[in-house]
Amino acid sequence: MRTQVAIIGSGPSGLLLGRLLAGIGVDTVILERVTREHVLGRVRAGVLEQGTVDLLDHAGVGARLHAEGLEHGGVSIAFDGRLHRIDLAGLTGRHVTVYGQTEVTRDLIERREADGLITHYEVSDVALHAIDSDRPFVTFRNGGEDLRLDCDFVAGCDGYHGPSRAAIPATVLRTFEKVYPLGWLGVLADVPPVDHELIYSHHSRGFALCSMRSQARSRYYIQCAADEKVEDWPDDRFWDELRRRLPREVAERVTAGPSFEKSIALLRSFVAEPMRFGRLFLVGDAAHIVPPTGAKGLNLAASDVHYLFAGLREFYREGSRSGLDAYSDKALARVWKAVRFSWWMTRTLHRFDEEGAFGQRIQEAELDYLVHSRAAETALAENYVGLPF
Ligand code: FAS
Ligand code: PHB
Repeated sequence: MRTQVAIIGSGPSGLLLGRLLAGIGVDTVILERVTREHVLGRVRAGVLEQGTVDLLDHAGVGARLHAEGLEHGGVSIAFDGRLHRIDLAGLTGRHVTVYGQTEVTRDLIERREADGLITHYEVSDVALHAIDSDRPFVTFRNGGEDLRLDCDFVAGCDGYHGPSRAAIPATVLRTFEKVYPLGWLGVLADVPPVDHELIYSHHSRGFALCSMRSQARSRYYIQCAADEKVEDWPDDRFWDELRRRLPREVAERVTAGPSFEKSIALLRSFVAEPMRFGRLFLVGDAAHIVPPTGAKGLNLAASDVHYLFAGLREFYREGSRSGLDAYSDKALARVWKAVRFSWWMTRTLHRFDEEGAFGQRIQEAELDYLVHSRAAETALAENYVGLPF
């Protein structure tokens, strides 16, 4: 079989790229390791930058997002028993939209199916071949058959654990990594959110985040040790610990209820360079991972797709390779700024015992400066709403 762009992975990166390419008549086939239901069962990001929303609109999948998403013009930082609102809209003229990644993925999958485009689910043994030639191809197993997909390009949208990054020779690939000694224990519960906007809380007991999916569904996180187990956190213990990490005025407003999703995500910063080798382009988590503190993971996937789509459109319309040749440098320039911001939010808001009393004082000084300086608030705001593509 043959296609123009072989996409490995049916997450937000692969689906959004496939949808944008379909809009200009470029054919794609998506190869996905798990089932459609498994993809749609993932609970991950919740905050979309304006650039991501604009890209989803351009892809023609923004209707439900605008109907159900929640526009937020501010975000709050809690510390020392107080709440400080950062006026995102007032400082930057932009806002963010709260709309779960699960819903973004559903919108994209349903549009791909409506367009009659091919996704092979439950594939295995995906392998990339001849990616440093003009005739790359991908082999894989599906339905008990060994299959081959010839293509012009391969988009490695297969996340952190996929095969694409490993297809780049070790003599070419450089990786950068920082593993944080902590995780996020997250719950979803059908209870009203504690506030109309998000609250990031710095506390001596550890970090907490109050988020949401709608006016009736809350998403909460608390910092936990990297070796914690979900089964050690029954709902009552979670709600009690969450309240302890919030200012009293906020804790008193928390509505508890049975969680229907509970999971622990470990925090790391990771970047692979370059994001292109021959006819292979790495996109999203296949190339970079950020701690969720800055709400950047999904949004970086969107900006990668924006750059790669522009390069592929130029190639197929004008025969020019300049956009493709510039892809890695352009994407990485934005990736590293988001990695820095996510590292800064993580380092400033979480409890790091190994940093000792000095580290604690530095965090307190950072937060005190933040809420007394318009320049510091503006720096946080412009990174949070998303730097330009
Ligand atoms: P994805 O990982 O979403 O998708 C990759 C796809 O490739 C998957 O469907 C996978 O099954 C498939 N695949 C893998 N190997 C394959 C193979 N061999 N063959 C075929 N297919 C293969 N970001 C935030 O902004 N906020 C958050 O709160 C947040 N929480 C997160 C929690 C967790 C547990 C994780 C893992 C990530 C979280 N993220 C968060 C980041 C997340 O949202 C990613 O940035 C986003 O999913 C990136 O999308 P993709 O690049 O498409 O990668
Ligand atoms: C979420 O709602 O899942 C969420 C929001 C903001 C973050 C991370 C996760 O920084």
